[in-house]
Amino acid sequence: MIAEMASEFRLMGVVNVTPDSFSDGGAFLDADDAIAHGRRLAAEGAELLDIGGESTRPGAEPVDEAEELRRVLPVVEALAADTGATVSIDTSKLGVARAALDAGAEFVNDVTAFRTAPELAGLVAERGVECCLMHMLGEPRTMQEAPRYDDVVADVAAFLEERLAFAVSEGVHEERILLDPGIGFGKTIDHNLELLRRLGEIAALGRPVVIGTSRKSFLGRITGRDVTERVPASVATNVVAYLHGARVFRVHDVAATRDALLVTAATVSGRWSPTTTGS
Ligand code: HH2
Repeated sequence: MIAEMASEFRLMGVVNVTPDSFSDGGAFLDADDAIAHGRRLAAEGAELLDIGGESTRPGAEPVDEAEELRRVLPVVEALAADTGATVSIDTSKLGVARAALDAGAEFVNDVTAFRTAPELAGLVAERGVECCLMHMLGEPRTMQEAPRYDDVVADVAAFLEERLAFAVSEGVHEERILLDPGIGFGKTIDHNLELLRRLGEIAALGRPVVIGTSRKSFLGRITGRDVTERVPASVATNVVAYLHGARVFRVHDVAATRDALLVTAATVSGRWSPTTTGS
């Protein structure tokens, strides 16, 4: 199904302040490097900057709260102050989310959808910020060990519907909630492709869909490309996701994704406006 829709989309640039993220681990562990990277992504068109201090890749070491705070707080503070982008904190920890919101973040991206810390829902409600609730089967350490579903899309949709109801029951305004099928989180390659193909069934839940395929290993398996060479493959999945109703795109490569989605959106809607280059 090609979705009928308005052409708006938002790009969420990834800023990983970690030593071990799968695609950019260590590259932005230093706060100044992470801040410079975030500013670059905002300049390239990221309306959201997703700052994370703990990798969720399969087998990643857990990070304690003090260390996660040490990594992310200066970056949140700097990017919230001067980029004009909305800063998202990518965490499942209540204390990290609270400190990040105090430092200027206005979005909570919890890959456990408030299951690790159910109190996060109350915090999001109290602060009136946006949140993203993501599906994951199992936990990062073990999630890729033979994941199984009756029907991956129906199972993910049912999970997200239940988590949406939970968040609303805790006082979060429905308009502030985004949903994400969690590409690569307890999914085989076939599961990921089926979720992309049938993303309209997730969009039918009525909330904006966030999609995070950027540089992920299933793209490497299909193309034979190393992690830094997966930009075209990532862009292809984002175009497909857009056509099936996704509206927020969590990506490492903002400029390339922006161009592809601008042209896709213009083609679908028949509406476009010129972008001036400034020189
Ligand atoms: N993927 C990653 C992390 N956070 N959040 C949402 N909402 N959706 C995703 O698909 C998603 C996410 C994994 O990517 P990355 O941050 O690049 O890697 P790592 O977890 O190793 O830091």
